[in-house]
Amino acid sequence: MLDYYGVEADLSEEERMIQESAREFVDEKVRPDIGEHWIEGTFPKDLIPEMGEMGFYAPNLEGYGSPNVSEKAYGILMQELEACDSGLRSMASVQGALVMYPIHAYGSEEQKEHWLPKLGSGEAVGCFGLTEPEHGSNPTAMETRAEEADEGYVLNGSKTWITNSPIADVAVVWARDQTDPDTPVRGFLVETDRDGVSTNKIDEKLSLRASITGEIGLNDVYVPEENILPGVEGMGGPLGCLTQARYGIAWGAIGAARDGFETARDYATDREQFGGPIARFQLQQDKLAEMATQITLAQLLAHRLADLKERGDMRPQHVSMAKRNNVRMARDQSRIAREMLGGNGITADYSPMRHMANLETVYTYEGTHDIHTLILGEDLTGFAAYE
Ligand code: TGC
Ligand code: FAD
Repeated sequence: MLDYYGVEADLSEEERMIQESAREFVDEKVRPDIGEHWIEGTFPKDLIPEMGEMGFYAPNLEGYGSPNVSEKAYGILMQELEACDSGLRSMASVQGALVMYPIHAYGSEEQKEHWLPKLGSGEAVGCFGLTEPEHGSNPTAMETRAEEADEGYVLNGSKTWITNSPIADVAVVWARDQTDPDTPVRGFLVETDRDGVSTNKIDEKLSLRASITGEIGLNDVYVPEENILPGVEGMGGPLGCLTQARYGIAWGAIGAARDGFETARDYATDREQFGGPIARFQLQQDKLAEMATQITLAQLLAHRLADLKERGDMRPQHVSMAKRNNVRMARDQSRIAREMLGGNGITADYSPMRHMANLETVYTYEGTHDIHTLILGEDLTGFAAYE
């Protein structure tokens, strides 16, 4: 696998083991059928508990059955999952960074004890409801209401584009009391079998097809007081979760690009035209050289980001730079890989076009490329240019 600058030589034994076991799992259990799942628009649901057994959900958290691996090990895991398919990495990202993380960081002791072991093992599936039909890039303007009633809250509103909502047991829903604009956004754990919850599936996606996406409808849904996440108020709550998930994406996207590169290099070595392998042509070598360079740059960024996270110096803006760069890189390079496969490149028999289509979603979710540009612009100039 491409590691041109030998960054993996510095991995610890634990990090190397996690990389090897994730690669093995993906090669044996997922890769053989992923093209078919992608075409059918299904996720291999039987793997959800197996992924839990493998420790794929938030292994970087401490306690509650989690092994507390290094941030680099977590990143490497995301990379190996996305080298197979962005939908597989999304499953782990949402469950770990967007559902287990907020419970771990902001939840009560009871919530942690109840949910973390179940989510970590894959016995339960979670989803994260922030985006609304009218508020995507600007979730601060959310309309979902949470009004106090009978020692609890009544929730009304709708969330959309929610990964795994149709198969989730619990949703982390962000809402506020809309009667008072000064009331902060709060996080609620909403069991999806509560009266008034609906989770329609969104069909006909042309990207991230091996991942289930849906809505969350909330129609007078009562949740008791103990379902509120007590440890956070305001947009720092959901945005703090996004920092964790964006970190995983910055790593994951490299996996998709690397897989495209390896596929294109193998293909170019085997495929013969004009009496020999196409890899001997300078035009093809230029493509491979550029891909390898861009992937290597992204790897360096991700490894440094992990070091910053490990020692507590990582700022959300560092994550924005890595998510923005690495996803754009993967989106661009998977297209070049596709091109090198000629006609075969447009089929699901090979991974590059599947990655290329998936990466349109990855470029859009967890903050679009444009939004990360503006986050960096604000950090660099002091002027916020969102409005
Ligand atoms: P702003 O006024 O800047 O900040 C509000 C409060 O939040 C804090 N904060 C952060 N904390 C942690 N991490 C971050 N990344 C943070 N960004 C901001 C900030 O310090 C402040 O705290 P406090 O205590 O002072 O109140 O916030 P804003 O409302 O102006 O934000 C602007 C903007 C555009 C950057 C933000 O809204 C944004 O990032 N928008 C993009 C929306 C987005 O990324 N949505 C993703 C939805 S989830 C998803 O896509 C899952 S895909 C899952 C999968 O399948 O993998
Ligand atoms: P919009 O915000 O309407 O943006 C449209 C275009 O306008 C974009 O190009 C954007 O960059 C641009 N734009 C917006 N504001 C500005 C600005 N200020 N300056 C310049 N350009 C701007 N959300 C969840 O909460 N949970 C999930 O699990 C989840 N999973 C997802 C899974 C999939 C498959 C997809 C596609 C999305 C998912 N999302 C999820 C939603 C995702 O986070 C949003 O799609 C994303 O934040 C963008 O919001 P939007 O689609 O409403 O686009």
